Parts: sequence; C-alpha cells; structure tokens
Amino acid sequence: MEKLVIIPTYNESENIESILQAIFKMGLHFHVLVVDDNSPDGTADAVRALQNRYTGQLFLQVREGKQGLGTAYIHGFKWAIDRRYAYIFEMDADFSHNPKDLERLYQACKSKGDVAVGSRYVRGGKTVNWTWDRNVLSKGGALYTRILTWMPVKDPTAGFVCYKREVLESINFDEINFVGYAFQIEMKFAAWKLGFKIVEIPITFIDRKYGTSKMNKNIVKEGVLGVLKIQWLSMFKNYRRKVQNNYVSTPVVHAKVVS
Ligand SMILES: Nc1nc2c(ncn2[C@@H]2O[C@H](COP(=O)(O)OP(=O)(O)O)[C@@H](O)[C@H]2O)c(=O)[nH]1
Ligand SMILES: [Mg+2]
Repeated sequence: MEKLVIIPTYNESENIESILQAIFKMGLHFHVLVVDDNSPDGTADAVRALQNRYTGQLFLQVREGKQGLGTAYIHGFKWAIDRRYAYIFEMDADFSHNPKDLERLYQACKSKGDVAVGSRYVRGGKTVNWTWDRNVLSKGGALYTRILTWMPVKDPTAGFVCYKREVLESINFDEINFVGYAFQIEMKFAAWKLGFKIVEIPITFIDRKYGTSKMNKNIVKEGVLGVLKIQWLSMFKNYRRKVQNNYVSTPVVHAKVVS
C-alpha cells in the first residue's frame, strides 16, 4: 500500500474514465480512490464500470450530495490512513493536473520533503489556457496568502499535492472546516505549522477542456476570510495545538491465537 491518488468528483463524467485510464496506463502502481458526491451525471457509474478491470487498484466512495471539495478530501484521507497508504495524493479529475507528474511528485515527497506541491509559481511552472481573471485571482490569492502568513509556499492554493501519511495523521481534521481554496491553503499551513517540510516542484496546469468548473464567489470569499482566520488563530490562539492530532492511529495488530 504505497501510493493512493484521491480524486474528488462532482459531474465529471466527461473526464473520469480517461483520467483513470491515463493513471493506470502508466503502470506505476498508483491506486486511485474517487470520492464522488452523488453526481447527477453518473460519474460514479462510470467509475463502477471500470472497477472490474482494475480490481484492487480502483476504489469508489459515494457521498450523499455535494458537500464541497474539502470534506471530500478529508473523507478520502481517513480512508487512506485506515488502509495504511504511505503516500497520499490530491488530484483533480479534469486533466488540469497531468498524471505524468504524479511520479515526480512522489519522488520529491519521498526524498526531499514531507509534502510535495505541484506548483505553477516556481521556476518552470505555468498555467495554460486560463482566462485572465482566473490567473489574476490565483496569483493574487497566492500573494495575499504569502503576505499575511509568511508561509514559504509559492502556490498555496495548489490542488496537486502529495502528502506523507505521517503528515495527514498529525492533523486533526475536525479543525479543518474550509471547503474550497481555503481548504488547500489550510492543509499546507497546518503541515507547515506542525513542522513538516513542504517542497514545490514545477508543473504545467492546463485549464479543463470538458465539464465545468465548480469555482464560485463563496469559494473566493472563504479564501479571503479563511487566510485571515488561520493567521489570527496562529498569532493569538495557539493554532498549532488546536490543529495537532493527539491520537495517531496505529495498525490493528491481531494477536496470535495459541492452542
Ligand atoms: N466530491 C466533490 N468534488 C468536487 C466538489 N467540488 C469540486 N469537486 C472536484 O474537485 C476538482 C476541482 O474542481 P474544479 O471545478 O475543477 O475547480 P477549479 O479547477 O478551481 O476550477 C474536480 O475534480 C471537481 O470535480 C464537491 O463539492 N465534491
Ligand atoms: Mg479544475
């Protein structure tokens, strides 16, 4: 149980089959967990249809309805921790994140840090086909986060990330309540505050060709207020202690039955 890619989905029937095929076709032993929020377009059925071909590699969790990206990931993280995966990845379904970069993220996480971020804003990274307003929003969000928090991450809203299991085990998910960009920022912020090392590797982020973005005004608002909130907590309310998970799960050891 080495590498698990978590893909949250909401109405991704046009992308899900091809992204899964692209991951498995590489033959690099990545397992995939799709966390679908009961998409009306039948995304989960498309996953089920592939599960026979990829038994033991492709997993599906369906939640009741659209509950946001953040809680979908937390659901996936708990699932992954229970199964003792060593490296746990976040990745979108829409091909903005290139499956071919998974291995580079893995190697960076394994040998250079505890968290590896696929970054648009380090040397060699870029975005392709994004509208100017999405670019401004994303770069502005990154700058805003860096100015307020001083977190040494150039692409704090990035959603293409590899975490060592120990990092996720150390975070108390009950304290992570954001759902959009703020979720991505807070996960990195929490890891950083808990003393883990974050490295960034350059990626090319390409805007989706199929399906629609689930970005909206509330997600932006949450991002602006969310960064203020976590910085406030870390300055005055001992954020580190709050977000630290005091219960680190250990594998169930089955006692040998003698006699
Ligand atoms: N399970 C779940 N997945 C979501 C939700 N919102 C977005 N996603 C998925 O999260 C990924 C990123 O979302 P996307 O709309 O592409 O955001 P953008 O890249 O910022 O425009 C995609 O795979 C979406 O299907 C949600 O509420 N629940
Ligand atoms: Mg997208």
